Amino acid sequence: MTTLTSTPRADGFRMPAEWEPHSQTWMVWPERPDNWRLGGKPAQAAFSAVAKAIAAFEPVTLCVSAGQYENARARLAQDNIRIVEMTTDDAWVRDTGPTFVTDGNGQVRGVDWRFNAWGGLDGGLYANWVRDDQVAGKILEIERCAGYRTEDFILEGGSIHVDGEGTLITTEECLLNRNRNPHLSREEIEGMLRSHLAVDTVIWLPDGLFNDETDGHVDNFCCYVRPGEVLLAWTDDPQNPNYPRCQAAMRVLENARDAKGRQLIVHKMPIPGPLHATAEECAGVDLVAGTQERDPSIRLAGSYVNFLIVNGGIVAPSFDDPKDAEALAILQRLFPERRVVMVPGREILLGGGNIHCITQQQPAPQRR
Ligand code: KQY
Repeated sequence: MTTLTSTPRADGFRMPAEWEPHSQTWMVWPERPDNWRLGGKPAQAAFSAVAKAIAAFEPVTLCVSAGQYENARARLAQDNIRIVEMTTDDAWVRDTGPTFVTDGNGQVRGVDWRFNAWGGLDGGLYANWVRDDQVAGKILEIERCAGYRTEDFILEGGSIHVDGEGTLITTEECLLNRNRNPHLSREEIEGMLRSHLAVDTVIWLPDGLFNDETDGHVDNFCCYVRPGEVLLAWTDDPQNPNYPRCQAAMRVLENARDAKGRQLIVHKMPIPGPLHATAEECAGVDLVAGTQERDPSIRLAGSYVNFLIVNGGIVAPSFDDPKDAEALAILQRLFPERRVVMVPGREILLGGGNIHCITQQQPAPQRR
């Protein structure tokens, strides 16, 4: 990868919104037995269903270890899905992949954020993340895209959402966590987001969803649906541990002005569940010191907000939950010009995230 020493903004690049046209979506094959139960077999089936759903709308590239190459190739034997061999630590390409940026002259580049497995040795989710920290650079090299490496700044793609018009939403719980960039102030962190994504306004929600093991990634809690309109995971039940989080986020969003001076329209998305892993599901995960504890008593951070926007469609998780139908109807109402497809998300949730977390869109080159 050609590593540039300037910044995307200085070079005329910005992060496009997810609804802008894509050239493809990236995924990584799950197999880590201390994160995915039964050696990753149920998760591989779930990821395959997601890859096929996306491939109905746009090309998919799936990165897979040498040991799983043949299996993945055979399970995803279709034209629109490219399989490339890659060594990784796990399968969360939203966080380990590059954040792509575009200019108006047909160029696509990537930001290669430093990655520390969601907190390093201070609450992170595994003890060795060297391979995952290399994923963004490998993807950019495959695509012959130049990159900007932020050696002194840790960020995961799931911790930000942008509207493509100068505004970014994130959470204090994650970006101000002492296990990410304790050497930087809030203003300095905003400075990195401004210079690398070309945003002007940062909206800080206090927290993400309860028990989100990423320290509250915004992509599991609140997302843009179009400029000036966001979708927030929501509960009206004061007994739900998410209640104070939703209330606090709503207060911030209602009082915010975006980079264009707009007041936001906030749509509500019900939270499924309560969802818990079964004892059998937990027993299927290898026990390794330093990785995330799995226990049926732990409430899972399931969310319908964790969906991916693709060319002409939405690929969203379902949970075999009574609220699935309402979630589908809300998404179809908010995206009338796209076809909303739901794919079972429980196996991905058991690993700690969902469809947005396991995908990374690559924007199409843009000419203005
Ligand atoms: O949700 C994500 N963006 C990543 C979750 C990592 C979970 C590892 N157990």
